Amino acid sequence: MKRTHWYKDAVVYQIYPRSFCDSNGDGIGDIPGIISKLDHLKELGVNCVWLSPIYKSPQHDNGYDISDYYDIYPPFGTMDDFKEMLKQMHDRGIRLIMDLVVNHTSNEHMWFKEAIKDKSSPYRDYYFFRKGKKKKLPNNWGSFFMEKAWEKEPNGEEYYLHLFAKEQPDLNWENKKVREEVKKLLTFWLDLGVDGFRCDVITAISKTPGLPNGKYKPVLSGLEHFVNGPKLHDYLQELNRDVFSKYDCATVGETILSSIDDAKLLVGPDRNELDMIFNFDHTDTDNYFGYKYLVKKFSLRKLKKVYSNWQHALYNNGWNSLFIENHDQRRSVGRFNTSDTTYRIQSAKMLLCSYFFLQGTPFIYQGQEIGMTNCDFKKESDFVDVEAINTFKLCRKNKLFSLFLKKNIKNVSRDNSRTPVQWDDSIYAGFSTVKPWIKVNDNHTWLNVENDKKDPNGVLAFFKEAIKYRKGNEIIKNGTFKDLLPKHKKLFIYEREFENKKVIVCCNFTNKIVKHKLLSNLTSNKIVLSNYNKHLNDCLKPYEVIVYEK
Ligand code: ISL
Ligand code: CA
Repeated sequence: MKRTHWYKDAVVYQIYPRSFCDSNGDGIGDIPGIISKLDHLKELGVNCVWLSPIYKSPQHDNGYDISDYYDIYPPFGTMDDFKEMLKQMHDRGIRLIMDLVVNHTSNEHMWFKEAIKDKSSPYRDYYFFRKGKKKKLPNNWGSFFMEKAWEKEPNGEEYYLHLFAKEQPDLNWENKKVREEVKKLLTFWLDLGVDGFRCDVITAISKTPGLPNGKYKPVLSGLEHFVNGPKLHDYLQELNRDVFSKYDCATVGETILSSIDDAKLLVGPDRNELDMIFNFDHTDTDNYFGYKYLVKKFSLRKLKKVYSNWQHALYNNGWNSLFIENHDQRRSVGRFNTSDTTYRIQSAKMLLCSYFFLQGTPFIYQGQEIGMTNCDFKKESDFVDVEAINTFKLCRKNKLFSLFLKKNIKNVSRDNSRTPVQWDDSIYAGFSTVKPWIKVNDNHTWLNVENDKKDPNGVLAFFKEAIKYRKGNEIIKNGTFKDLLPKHKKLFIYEREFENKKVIVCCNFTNKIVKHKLLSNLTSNKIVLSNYNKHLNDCLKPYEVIVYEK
């Protein structure tokens, strides 16, 4: 199969189905709800959707705990609904990337149920079961959700490994049968016509044999043994050889803690592994140790350095993916020194341009196109995410953790990006006719798609323009990258160049007017996009962005 690398021309929109649109009034988003909003996506101009998991699941982690890879979570709809959605997407020229969650399954997956029912079951070796050591756990690894990574099996003596919630037992990829199962399910969905996969925590699938203790860390010991493990590249090459290479599909790996050198191995053109990866270096610029609850003051210089390093490193050596929000991150307006109040609209537009015109495939997260904000959660019971709940628990147990973490939960919790998409000003934001599974942001009365649509200077109109401008633009697809002011603390001005033509993106990351002589040299160029109608000569206004063509 000739692979066309269509993803290099894609603008991807991420749908988190639980929060997107509820068609049948049960408070939970669903597939018919998605179908009803496809024209919104078409008008926006995106040509690909990444759909977070819709498979059968007990929803301990909102679908990232799958109990049947071949069926749909009933509240989301049926297989027929899925096929209809796929058809309707394709009819509109929108491709579909599914979420592939195969580092772990749900504890309610048939494989896990068989494994705990019968120690001699072949499914036992689909997972990691180990004996404890002298009243201790099998090793000192921590889970990503603030717990230990081991849980005693129900009605048995051994522990099983779970790098996420205890309802998400890790799969043992050393077992060839597990890999065959993964290839089988990939083939199933590709044969149904899906266009690719976003591969959840794919860098964690290979563990150091023997599962040795890791270096002690207060929260996440053992990382060096379960991220970028020894067989990671073998496994990915196997998937590529046996499945991906046979379809004109695209893959994007969620690669927590991957360095640029790792990235070159994962997406290098001759490596035959993945097409793109999501790295988190940029979203980690405002925390300590890559741990998002340990919030740190944002540094624009650091963000620019990260972008610059990745842009240069993957130029002709692979392909970047570009994003600033997803279902695990808080909302971007109000983050990165921007404003979610007075300058919310300017901030949303400037933030888009700060990453959208880099080289790579850009992603937009649902609600970002109207500048949705973090939620006004008021009490602990407003939070529903397993990670937030575990963090509250940890804070209750440990005063020291509480001191550092508790104050950040409200702003940083993943629930912030999971509140219902605000379609209109009705009581449940046009998302549903009943009280949804998670709080609706009170600001939906004025911040919603319907309102934004009416405003020619709204966020939505700007996103449409930006997407239109990017489409087919060779400078943005193929051009080199240069940061024109790498040391500047307030301005991000980058240049893309291809065959003597340039696009220059000027962003002000502050709420003040910032003056710079470089700006006056640029004013003679054609403005293709900006979030203000009138400009100053040698200054950028608060959160102003101007995109020039030269
Ligand atoms: O959000 C995080 C913790 O604050 C990340 O560490 C996140 O858990 C990590 O990026 C892996 O995320 C993916 O796999 C998880 C799932 O909960 C996330 O929603 C998913 O994006 C387990 O499947
Ligand atoms: Ca529903």
